[in-house]
Amino acid sequence: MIVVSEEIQQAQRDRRGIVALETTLVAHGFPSGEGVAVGRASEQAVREGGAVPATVGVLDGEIRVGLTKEELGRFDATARKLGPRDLAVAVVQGALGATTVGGTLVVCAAVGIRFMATGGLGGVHRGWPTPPDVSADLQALAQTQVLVVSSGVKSLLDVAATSELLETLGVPVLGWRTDSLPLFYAALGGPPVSARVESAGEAAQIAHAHWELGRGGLLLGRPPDVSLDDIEPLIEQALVAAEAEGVHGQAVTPFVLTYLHRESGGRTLAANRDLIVGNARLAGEIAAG
Ligand code: PSU
Ligand code: MN
Repeated sequence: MIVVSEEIQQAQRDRRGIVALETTLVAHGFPSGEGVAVGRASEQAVREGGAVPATVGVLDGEIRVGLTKEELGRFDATARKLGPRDLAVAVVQGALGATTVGGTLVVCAAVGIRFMATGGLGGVHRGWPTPPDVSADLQALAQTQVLVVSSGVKSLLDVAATSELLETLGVPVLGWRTDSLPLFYAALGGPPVSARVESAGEAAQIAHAHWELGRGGLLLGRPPDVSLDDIEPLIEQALVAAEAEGVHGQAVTPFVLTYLHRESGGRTLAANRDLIVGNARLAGEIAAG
């Protein structure tokens, strides 16, 4: 059911660093066509960091680890969004499925990949609505021995609540040369991290020590290189629009990202692309050791 590409199998035999990449941001995080370019650029950045990229998705009834250019090109907005609960269903039903961070982590555990990169982790949605909406990314991270590099938690969420929940789940929240958890588009203003790290080697050492203790995942927050500090009012508008249009559940994150990309005149889109690629490069450096 899980098909690992030749290149990744060889990398595993050679004990090379491997970085998993998700496909939800490819399919649902960017306008059609642009997501694939971001996915390709992320793969290239992992290689520049010295590791091998393993992009994960569900195609033709198989969970695929490592995609060709043509295969990656199939991940468009028609793909299902696959969290941990959705993988088995998509396989059996032969659906085209893009994996979230949580879905990708499940696959990492199955094939022994220890590093992953994304833009921003999912988390606790704002306002603790009824019913509450808490991304399955969090539990998957707590349970899986993977270091995830992201620009913190997507700031359309309740970042402070997410940070508290990560503490409850026992997930180390490391800051890449920063003392606070990056706010996705913005570098500063987030809650404190549980520890600051200064080098790729230090991050890798902490991850291995954490795993030796039998624990699960770690989050490494890398601030965006260019910080957008005026996006909060737009985020509030986007969330009001989502509510007004009855957007719920898995559709909220893609809706809000699309709204921001449009209303910011493409500024959040450029920022999102750049931070994803930067995170992939750093994950590559850490995985390469
Ligand atoms: N990071 C991005 N863009 C994205 C995501 C992450 O820069 O679209 C995706 C990831 O796949 C993450 C998902 O798992 O958003 C979270 O969705 P939800 O809040 O519905 O769990
Ligand atoms: Mn959700």
